[in-house]
Amino acid sequence: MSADTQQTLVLIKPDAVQRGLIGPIITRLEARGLKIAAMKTLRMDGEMAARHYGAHKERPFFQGLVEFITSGPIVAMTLEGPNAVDVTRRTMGSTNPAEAAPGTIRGDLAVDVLHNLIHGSDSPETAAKETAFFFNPGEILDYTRSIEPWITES
Ligand code: IDP
Ligand code: MG
Repeated sequence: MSADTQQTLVLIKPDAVQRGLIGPIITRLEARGLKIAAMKTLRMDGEMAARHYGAHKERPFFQGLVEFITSGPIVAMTLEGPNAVDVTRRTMGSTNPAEAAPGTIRGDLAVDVLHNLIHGSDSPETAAKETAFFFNPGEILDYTRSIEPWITES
């Protein structure tokens, strides 16, 4: 990986799965140039949800968030690319879709702060922890795409 290459953990949340938006969301991230290094479907249980969202456990929306994220299947992905953490979050848009810029995933496809379709790690450190939480090292593939020189200089 070159110096600015990062990995980030993305979850396509239960609302997106139920609404048939797995494809459109992956298309946007893939079209941005990000590489899918790992991907699977799963359903989180309460314990996993409480751990994944542990930073929010004192917030008033925590219980509702745990219920929502465990309410159905999700897709977990590790994405790789230059500045992947920020690039992914900017492609997602602001947490509250009502305030998210048009052109972003949340700004184009959602309206409600809880049902905001997608999770993305908020820093490289969080990304490393979250990736290790969802994937075994052997599930994260190291490969080169022949299009790489058309996406990035390095
Ligand atoms: P992020 O997903 O943009 O990083 P966080 O602040 O980390 O946003 O919040 C985690 C998740 O909790 C959000 O994606 C959203 O689903 C939910 N959430 C955040 N703030 C609220 C709120 O005020 N009411 C209800 N749900 C919220
Ligand atoms: Mg967050």
